Amino acid sequence: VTIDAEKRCAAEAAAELVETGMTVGLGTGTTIAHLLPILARRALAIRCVATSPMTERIAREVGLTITALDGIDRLDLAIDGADQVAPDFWLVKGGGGAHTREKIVAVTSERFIVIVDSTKLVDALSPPLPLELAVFGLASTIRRLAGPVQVRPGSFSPDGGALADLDVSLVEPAIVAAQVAAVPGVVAHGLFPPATVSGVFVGHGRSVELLEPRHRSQR
Ligand code: A5P
Repeated sequence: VTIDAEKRCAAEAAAELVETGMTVGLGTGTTIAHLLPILARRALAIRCVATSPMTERIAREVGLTITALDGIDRLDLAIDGADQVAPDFWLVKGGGGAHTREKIVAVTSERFIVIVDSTKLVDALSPPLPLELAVFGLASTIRRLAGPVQVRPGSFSPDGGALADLDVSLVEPAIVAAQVAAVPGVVAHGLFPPATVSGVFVGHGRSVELLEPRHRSQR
């Protein structure tokens, strides 16, 4: 069984949660690329918000209705991938550079469901931490961050921010998240707290496991 099959199994499980009439946030990445045609095949009357131009393009191609986040009051459900999922449900996201929009969509949604293959489950989060940084004063912002920063050459978010990776220990994610977010010029970092997460579907071989944080956030 390939990693791709695990991604597809997790995507299928998440697609089952979608019901007619819902507004649905769509994440970004290779796992979400599996979700989009599966969701489209269900032919439900839903409106979707995309977190990246890539997701928007694929979603439209498969026939999903995309709307602007500003045009709707609420999202019922958001579904997204992750780069790392820790046992305490802290996530690292942003490998694909879409984490700013992904975080806005996640916290806007009543429920935030993460879909991953089994390689994304980690015992402890490890660096780097993806960042989106304002282009203005970039060198100054980088000097204020708590570790070496690699700017991704020529890589910008759809909102114009520079994408970068911070080499910092993620043993205390809450502390790092607060420190990094407090630096002016940081648009967003890729740490998502457990309170954001409603559930994680993990593909294991041909089966899917649902991991739920104890708080069962109904955001
Ligand atoms: C995009 O910026 C990321 O946050 C993705 O959600 C994450 O990188 C997962 O991507 P894959 O599904 O491609 O692993």
